[in-house]
Amino acid sequence: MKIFNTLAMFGILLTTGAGAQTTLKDACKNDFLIGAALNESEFTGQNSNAVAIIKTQFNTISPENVLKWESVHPRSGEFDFTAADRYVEFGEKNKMFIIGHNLIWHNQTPRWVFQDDQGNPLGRDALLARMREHIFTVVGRYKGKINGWDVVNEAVNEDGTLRESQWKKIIGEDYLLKAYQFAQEADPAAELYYNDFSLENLPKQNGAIALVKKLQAQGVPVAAVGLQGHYKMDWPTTNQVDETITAFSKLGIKVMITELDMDLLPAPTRNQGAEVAMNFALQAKLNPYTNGLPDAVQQKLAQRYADLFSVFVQHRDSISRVTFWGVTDADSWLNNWPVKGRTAYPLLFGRDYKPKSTFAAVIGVVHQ
Ligand code: 9MR
Repeated sequence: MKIFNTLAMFGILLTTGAGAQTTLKDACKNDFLIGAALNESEFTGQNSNAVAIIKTQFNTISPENVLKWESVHPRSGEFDFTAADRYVEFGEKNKMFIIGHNLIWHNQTPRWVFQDDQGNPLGRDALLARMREHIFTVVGRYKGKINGWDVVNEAVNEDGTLRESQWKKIIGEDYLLKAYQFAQEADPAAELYYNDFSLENLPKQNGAIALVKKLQAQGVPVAAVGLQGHYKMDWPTTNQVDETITAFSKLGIKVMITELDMDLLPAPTRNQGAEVAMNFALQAKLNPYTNGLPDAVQQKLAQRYADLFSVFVQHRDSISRVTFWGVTDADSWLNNWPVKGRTAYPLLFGRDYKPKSTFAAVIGVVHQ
C-alpha cells in the first residue's frame, strides 16, 4: 500500500518530531473511541510510564482481569471490590468511557459457583439466584459509572453451537437471556454487549448472529457485539473483518473491536482463536525474537495494522470503539499464551514505552 508508506513516514515524523505528537484519541476522534485494557499496576498509578501513555492516548478503558468473577466474588457471600474500585476511580478521574468485563463467562469463575455447600452440582434455580445476586451486586455497585458491560463472554463454539459451559448445562440455553435481563434491571442505562473471539469465521459468526437475534426477539436491547480481535498476521483477512462488521451491523447494533492485538510468533498449533486453556512447552524455535523484532517483520506488522484500521475507518459509522488488549508489548497476555515466557510484539507501544511503527501506521490511516 503506497499511500500507507507515505502516511506512515509522516506519522513517524509526527511522533518523533519535537513536541508535535499526534495522539491516538485525537486522531480517532471522528471515527471511534480508542482504548486499552489495563492491569492493576496501571490503574493504581504504580506503572507511571504506562499511566502517561494511557492518559495521553486513550479515552476508554477495559479491566484486563479485576472485574472477572474470581476477582470480585472469590467466595460464596464474599465480594472484594478493592481493585475494581480503583479501576473505576481511574476511569472517572480521567473522564474515560469505562467498560465492565465481564459478568458471565466459563473462565475465571470459581468452582464453588456451580456447587452447593456439600460440593454437589447446583440446580437451575439455585444457580440462577447466584447469577442474579452476582450481577445485581457488581453492576449495581457501578451503576452510572461503568458505561457498558460484556454481559456474556464467549458463549459460542467454533461450529456456531452454544458452548457447553456449566451455565448452559445447569440452567439451560436461557441462561443468556437471564444474564442480560438481570444486567438491564441492575443498570437500565448501561450498554449491554456480547463479546467473543473468532467471530470472523463464518460458522461461529452465524451462531453469534442467531444468538443476538434471539436476544433481540426476547426484548433484550443488545447495544453492540465485541469482536475481540485477537488476530494473527494472516488471519482473519481484511475481507473477513470487513464482512463480519457488515454482518453484525445489519442487526442494528454497533460493532466494537474489544481486545485487539496481533500475534506474529510461530504458532505451536493450527488452532486459531483465544482459547485460554491452551498451553504448549517453550522451545527456542517458538520464541525467535527475544532480542528485538527485525525491521522487515516490524514493517509487516505495521502494514497489517494499517490494513486493519483502514477497514475500521471505512466502517466508522458502525464501529463505536476499538480497544487494545494491553498498553505496551510488555503487558500482553501473548507473552504467556499459548506458550509461557515468550517475547511478543502485539501492540502499539514497546517495552521501552515508546510508540512503535504500528502506532504511526494507525495514526496514518485514521488521521485524515
Ligand atoms: O488477559 C487476560 C489474562 O491476563 C488472563 O490470564 C486470562 C485468563 O483467562 O484472560 C485474559 O483475558 C482474556 C479476556 O478476558 C477474554 N478474551 C480472551 C482474553 C485473552 O485470553
